[in-house]
Order: sequence, then C-alpha cells, then structure tokens
Amino acid sequence: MTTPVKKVPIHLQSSQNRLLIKNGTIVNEDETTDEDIYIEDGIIKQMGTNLIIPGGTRVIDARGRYILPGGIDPHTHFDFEFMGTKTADSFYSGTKAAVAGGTTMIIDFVFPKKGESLLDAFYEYRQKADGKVCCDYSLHVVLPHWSTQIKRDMEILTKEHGINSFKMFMAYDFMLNDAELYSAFEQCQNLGAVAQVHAENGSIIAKNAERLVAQGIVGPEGHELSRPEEVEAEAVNRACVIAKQVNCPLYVVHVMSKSATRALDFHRMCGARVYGETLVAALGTDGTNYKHECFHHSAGHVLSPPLRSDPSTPMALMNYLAQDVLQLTGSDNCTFNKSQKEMGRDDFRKIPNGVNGVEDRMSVIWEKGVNTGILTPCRFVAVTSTNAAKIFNLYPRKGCIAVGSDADIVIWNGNATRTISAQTHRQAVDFNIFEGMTCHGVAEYVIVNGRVCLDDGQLRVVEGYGRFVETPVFPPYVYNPQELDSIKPIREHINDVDLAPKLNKIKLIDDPCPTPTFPDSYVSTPTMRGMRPEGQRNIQESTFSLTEELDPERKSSIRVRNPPGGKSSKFW
Ligand code: URQ
Ligand code: ZN
Ligand code: ZN
Repeated sequence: MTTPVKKVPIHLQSSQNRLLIKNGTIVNEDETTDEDIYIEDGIIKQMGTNLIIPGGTRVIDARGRYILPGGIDPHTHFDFEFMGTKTADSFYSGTKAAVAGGTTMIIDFVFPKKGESLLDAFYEYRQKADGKVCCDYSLHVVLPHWSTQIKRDMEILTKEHGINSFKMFMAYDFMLNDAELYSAFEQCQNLGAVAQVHAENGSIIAKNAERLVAQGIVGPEGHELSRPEEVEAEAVNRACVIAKQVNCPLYVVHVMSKSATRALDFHRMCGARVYGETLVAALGTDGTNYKHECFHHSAGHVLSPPLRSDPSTPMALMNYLAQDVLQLTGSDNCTFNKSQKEMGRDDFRKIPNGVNGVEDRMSVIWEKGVNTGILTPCRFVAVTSTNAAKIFNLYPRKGCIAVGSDADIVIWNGNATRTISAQTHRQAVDFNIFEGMTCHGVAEYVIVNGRVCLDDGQLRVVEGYGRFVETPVFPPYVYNPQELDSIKPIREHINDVDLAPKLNKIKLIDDPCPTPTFPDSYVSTPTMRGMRPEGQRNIQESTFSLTEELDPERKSSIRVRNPPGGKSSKFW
C-alpha cells in the first residue's frame, strides 16, 4: 500500500489554475532561456514564445526578472522534540517562511522517540505535517539505533511509504558505532536508499566537553571548542570508508568546515559516490559569534557541527559549491527561542542545538554566492534546487522548469534588496542568525504547484495546501548516473555567462588545502580537480530531455526511473 497523494481542494484550484509568466529569463541548472511559461492545474504545460493560451488566464509580467525553479530545502526540522524541548517553528510557520523566501519544497526528518518504531514515528510525522504544510514535502527517516526490527522497517518504508533516505548519527547519545553504520549502510544499499550521516566523532566530543566544563568553560564558546574541525573531518572520512566497504552511496549532511570538505573530496576524487550538503548558516555567518558577550546571541548560533571560527570558511565553502566539491545547500532549520536556549545558560552541552535558515537560504546564498561572482545563476539553481531533486529522485518533477514539471517557480528580482531581521521574518522563532544582513535578490512571486503563494511580495499561503511527495528508491543520480544520460534533452545554448557579468571576478581556491587539519594525502590537487573518475558523470555537462519523457497531461504520469515499490518503467 502506498501513502495516498492528497488532493488539492477544488476551491483552491479553480481561481488560479491558469497562469502565464511572460518576458522573464528562465534559469535552469544547465542553461538560461528567454521564454514564456504557461501553467495549468499545477503543471507547466507550455514553454516558448507566442504561446496560444486560453482566455481568462492570469498573466504575470516578469520582464527584467529571473524565473527560477522553486528552492528545495533538503534539511529541515519542524515540530521537532529535541534536547528536552520543541522547535519554535512548526510545519505551518516553517513552510510559510520557506515559501516567503522562495523555497517550494522541504524535506524534513522523521525522528523516532526513544523506543518508538520507525513506522509509528513515520505515521506521526505524516499526521503532524499533512494538515499544516504550505508547500510540498518529503521525509527522511532517522535510525536511532540498529536492530533487525529497524532493518525490516526500513524495507517497509521504502517499499510502501515513499521513503528513500535514512539518516544515521555519529554523535549524540543515539549515535551508531562503526559496525552498526556498516549494517545500516548495507541495508540502504540493498534497498536503493540514500544513506545520510551526521558526521562528528561523538566519543571525542563527550570527552572534550567534560574536560572543558571541568576547567570552568561552560559558555557557548565551549560548544565549538569541544567539536573542532578534525573531529568532523575524521567522522566524514570514517563514514566514507565504511560506506565504501558495502558500496553504498553516501550523503553527508551539514558539512561545516574546510577540513570536512577535504575529507569528502578525497573520496570523491577516488570515485566514491559521496555527496556533500552544506548549510546556509555556514555560508552566511561564522563561529566568531560564539565569543559574543550576549548569551542569547552566542547561544542563538549553536548548532552541530558548529560554525567555524576561521572567518575564511564561508567563502571557502561557497567556492567548494561552485566547483562541485559540495553539491547542495540546506538550512537545517531547527529553531529554538531565546528562552529555550536558556536551558544551557550554565552548561553549553544543554543548549538546544539548531538555528534558522529556511526563509533566508535563497537570499543569503544569492547575496554571498551570485552577487560576489562565485556562483553563476545556473549553479545557484543547482545547489538550491536541482541537485536535491536529483539526489532524492524527485527530478524532473521538481528542480527544473520544463514542460511536465510541477509548477514550483520563483520570480526573482536580482536587484531588489531586503534586510533580514527577526522583527520582520515569517518564522516563529525570536532570533535570526542573519540579523541586519542586506541581501540583493528577493523573491517577488512564488508559485507553488501553480498557485501564486507570494504575490508581488504579499504572502498568501494556505495551511495544508502542500502534499507529501513520495521519493522512489534507486535515484539514478546516485545509483546509476549513466542512466540519466538517456533522459537528456538537447538544449542548444548555454548563456549563463551572459547573466553573470561578475563571473570574471570568480576567485577559485587555488590551494584547496590552506590549513592542513586533514592529511595532505587526502586532498585533491588543482590538477586532479576537473578530472572525473571513470563512471562518474560531470553534472555540468548534463542536459535533460524532458520532451520524450513527460506526458504534459498529468504529473501523476511523469515517468520516473524507480517508482515507489521498485524499479520499473511504468508511469505512477
Ligand atoms: O543534527 C541535526 O541535524 C539536528 C538534530 C540538530 N541541529 C543541528 O544542530 N544541526
Ligand atoms: Zn545532524
Ligand atoms: Zn538537522
């Protein structure tokens, strides 16, 4: 039995089911084009110029604007009970804020409580989220320990409930040891799921923290001191080594440091199918905030792995994204109010871990990435949307603007500015780690499944409008990159460079290993960079053909390579 796709109530469809976006510049991950887009019943039906469209269609003039695939945030925690408290943002406030910022889909984490089965936890999350989400969502599932029951439940979740990814922790008291990781990765590989790891060495962190507290270092600065870069890098390397033993593709969540990225890069350069997600927090701010005299400010920045005090980290991580050393960005939105962060006033170990980012991810990455000339607009789309869609097997239904895809679209004004503040943000939390940052690049219209949910800056979300989207196993991007080539479209030109006049200002990292906290032998040299191990596809070269693959009539007829329940070429 598969989980049913929720129907959009008729009254929500009827008023806005036909939409024409004219005169904008469409940015996909691989090219930009000047075309109009006609949307009907939540699906992109036509693209081109001089389109013939039915009367009564609403027209939005996007002249001078970019038209982007809606952002996909692959890492959020809403309505989440953690470290003795519950996140400030719910599935409603969190997805409302996501839409306001240009994100049209989120992937949250089912987090089983102690003793709860994976399946019960999954049902509970569906129940919490379904009535509240303002945009589509999918779920990853956390494995809080290892057992034969967990192994069986993983199979049921993948075969019957549209789950294709599982997260394992290498820190916190629910961490898995190496043998358990080995078994969990092996099961992911058997099922065609994506194995995710929170990579930090939990045993070292516990000892460090104990020592620091004994020395009287109890404030938020102790958080980062107890979790130095090498503790993250060691775990990334270990996870990659374990995954390699069982030939399991691996997705490292929240890569926060240069050292950890280099560890990942070493394995990528050796041909491993490992992927790295970094966070908007790590790209937009840094660990110097832990030394702030105000407890609310410093504790407000506490997440794990921590922000890094080396102030060159955000720029380095952005360059790694540009170079495809890292593939995508999430927010890890896991918000706690100042009063909740107070729980760790006398002991940094008790500060609830987590920060905001779901609302500001698109703007902050545009500001720090595109506006600085490090990312092209196309690469911006890749790291904020397309690569998440590919890794979690949602592509091309999500993550691109193409005929047959869901109409999840952002009309983006690259010249407009907005200054971020907790006073004005849409999230429920009372603190914002990007407070005072002015971003050039603002979502003006956000279209979610064909419905205009941000309308010329006015937020018009509907609670419960979003749907749970199943993620089929064996994503080709992860499990069989060659197979993706068979769904390539012929796109004639790549004119992204025209859109990024500042591109010549790109400063690629000449020496990708400025601080050797990870052994030199583990770092790819500039000469190795650009060489691709056999069998690994260069995603920059990829262009997908949708014309043959998509039936523009219904999204339910989008052909996916591996629909829920197993591999087949049937429609679902
Ligand atoms: O580790 C995570 O992803 C969650 C549980 C907490 N947030 C954080 O500190 N990164
Ligand atoms: Zn984590
Ligand atoms: Zn997280």
